[in-house]
Amino acid sequence: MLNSAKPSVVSAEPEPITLDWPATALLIIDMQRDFMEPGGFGETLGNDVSQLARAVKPIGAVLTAARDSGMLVIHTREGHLPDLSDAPPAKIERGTPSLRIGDPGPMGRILIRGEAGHDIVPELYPLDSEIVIDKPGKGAFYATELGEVLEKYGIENLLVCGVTTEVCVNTTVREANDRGYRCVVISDGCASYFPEFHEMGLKMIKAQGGIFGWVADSAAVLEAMRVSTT
Ligand code: C5J
Repeated sequence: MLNSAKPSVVSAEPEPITLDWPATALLIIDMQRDFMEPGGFGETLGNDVSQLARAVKPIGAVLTAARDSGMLVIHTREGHLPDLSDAPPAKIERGTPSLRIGDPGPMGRILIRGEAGHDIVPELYPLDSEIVIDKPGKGAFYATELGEVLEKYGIENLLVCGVTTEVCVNTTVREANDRGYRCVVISDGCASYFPEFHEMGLKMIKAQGGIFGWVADSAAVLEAMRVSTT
């Protein structure tokens, strides 16, 4: 369990990082049907949603280990109030999607809280004991209670995964970095509709001595968690 877990080293880039596990949370970004499944927001923008499926298994493995260890688990969901009062017109109006935010689609209204498409995929569904942060923007700190939650639990380090690498994962990591959190981004636990953006999104985080944070694969994170309890 976490309170008996010793600090251990995650083999990461640009350099290994020692994590104090009781001060570490798992932050899973936007693993929602609206991004992951046909008929949701991601597909309305013209994306091939099958590109994101590869992140589910690695996230599931880290999620299981986090649950077993008693780690704080936080899930985020991007979406808007039914009256769209928290959705800036600039976000709704942009581009030429097949359906806009708020329009009725096969999984309910696109990117609206409470609709089927807004929910998290069954494989990674939050337990009642886990925290779910609803966010109107790309970053998980903007207009949410995430900062207060992390402070309340004494969190200093974040294991970050989810979709998409270059949009909500990167925005959240940048916000977290400015707030002083050490972010370890789980490379195979992130995905993008554009494989090249995934690669570049990870490179941007770990370049320049880890300008925004660290990058490690799920195997390295799991091994460090295992070592910390043996
Ligand atoms: C996007 C996200 N891509 N969760 N949202 O619009 O990355």
